[in-house]
Amino acid sequence: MATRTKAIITCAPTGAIHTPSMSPHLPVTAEQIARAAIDAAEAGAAIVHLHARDPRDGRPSQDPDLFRPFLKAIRAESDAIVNITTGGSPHMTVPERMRPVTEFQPELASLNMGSMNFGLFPMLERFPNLEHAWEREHLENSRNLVFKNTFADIEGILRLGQAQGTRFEFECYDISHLHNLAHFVDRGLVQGPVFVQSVFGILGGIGGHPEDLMHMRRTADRLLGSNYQWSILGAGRNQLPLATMGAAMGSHVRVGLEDSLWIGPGQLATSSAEQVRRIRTVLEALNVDVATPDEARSMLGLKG
Ligand code: KMH
Ligand code: ZN
Repeated sequence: MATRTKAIITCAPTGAIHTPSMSPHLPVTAEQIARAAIDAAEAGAAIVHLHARDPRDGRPSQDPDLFRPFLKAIRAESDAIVNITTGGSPHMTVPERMRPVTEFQPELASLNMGSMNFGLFPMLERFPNLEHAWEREHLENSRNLVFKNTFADIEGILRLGQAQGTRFEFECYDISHLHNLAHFVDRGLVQGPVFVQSVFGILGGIGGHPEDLMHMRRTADRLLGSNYQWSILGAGRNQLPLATMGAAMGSHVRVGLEDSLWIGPGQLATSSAEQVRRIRTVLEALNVDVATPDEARSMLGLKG
């Protein structure tokens, strides 16, 4: 792992996993997404990782026209690094998922490093009364869902990134994804500094135990040496404990309602900014300084 001088906070305010009936605080309209991202940036997030939703029912959408207004508002009011998803929703095809990154050519985008099961159905127990039929299907259909990220898909996205100057947040949900990433480094299709977002606690990926985190870290160190910047994303209840553990070990951190709706046991976060402030308190207690957007750009080799 590269030595961390300051911690980069990424905030993912909406995503495509949670649905509007689960929390009244989940942003859905362009205005709400812009507000959530700007507030998160003001609270200390150097990077905002963005998805869009159809304002009619909150369904995830990769329509560039739905991204345009909030990208404009965020860029007008903040200097935060805009990171656009290429994951979209695991229910979408890869060409559909690529539309906003092709259109807006951001300095940073996510890139999911392997195909996997993506089990959202356990949330049916916690949220039995979802308002829209699509929300129920979104969870129910995940019993038979493959989140498709083949070698050809990944290579295509990498080549697009090279052509347009977009670098990547490499989403690694399991040990094999680190091996896939190392394969592309070996082939010269990925150059350092490599921004590894290790994702814990998605059903279909690695778990959320501290031993899982240690195993990811040891494997990333073995495969990538000092050529990578390490960040931690814990899903759901794993968010704060794993970000804290990673931060104490020299990682960057990611929070936001995309990854967890909660601020404490049974307590919904009222905003992503609240989660940013919480992890900031942890970083301060650990005497870790928080990176500005420009400091993060320099650490990650972004075009700015
Ligand atoms: N939803 C997260 C577990 C993406 O957008 O490409 C990972 C993510 C994927 O943010
Ligand atoms: Zn995402």
